[in-house]
Amino acid sequence: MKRLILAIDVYDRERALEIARRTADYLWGVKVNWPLIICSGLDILGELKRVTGLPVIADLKLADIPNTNRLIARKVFEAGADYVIVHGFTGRDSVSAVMELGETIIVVEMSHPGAREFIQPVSDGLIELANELRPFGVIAPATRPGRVAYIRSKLDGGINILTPGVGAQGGNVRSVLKAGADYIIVGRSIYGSENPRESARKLHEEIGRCET
Ligand code: OMP
Repeated sequence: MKRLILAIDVYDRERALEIARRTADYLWGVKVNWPLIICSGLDILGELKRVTGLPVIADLKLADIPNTNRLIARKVFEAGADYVIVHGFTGRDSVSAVMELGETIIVVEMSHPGAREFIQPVSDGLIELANELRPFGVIAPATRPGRVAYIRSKLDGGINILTPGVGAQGGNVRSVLKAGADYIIVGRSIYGSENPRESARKLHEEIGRCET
């Protein structure tokens, strides 16, 4: 099964499309964040879908009032996003506004050190929110496999765990899969490498070895 998601955090449209095209064989999906959207426009979502044939995640980490979340998410889904990432801390009305429009992924904990300050202490509530609203998945930190295991133990079955933080942020594939991750999100270790296709292939094969 394919579990690798490419975080294509480059500015340049052509470079993004080229890397996505070259790595697509080893990916489950492609994730787009603000750097690429700001420089290439929203149309990049549909273009990535066309060149890869894969699901596209718009990682906007929406964190606004319901009406603003809705106004943004509508345009992003229309542009071709299959999933939109939304922060949970703004509350169930803000998250629901996005979920009414399409498939959603809720951030329940982040991968960087600063996540310990404010997000980690409230992640129990965010997990409960996910159990209540049943999104496609939640974001959890590959940098802290212990926290992924904890989130897995509290999260209802059928809700996927997507984990960024492998490679450049120090996390590794084996420990995060063992902790219960369903998908691995990787950016710099693929797009920043000399041979993105080869890097994606190695990660895909490592994931496969961990499953057997
Ligand atoms: P690399 O660190 O380059 O592999 O990229 C990780 C990607 O995952 C980036 O697009 C981040 O914005 C994203 N991300 C995190 O790194 N940490 C999080 O807690 C959440 C995300 C995310 O929502 O994807």
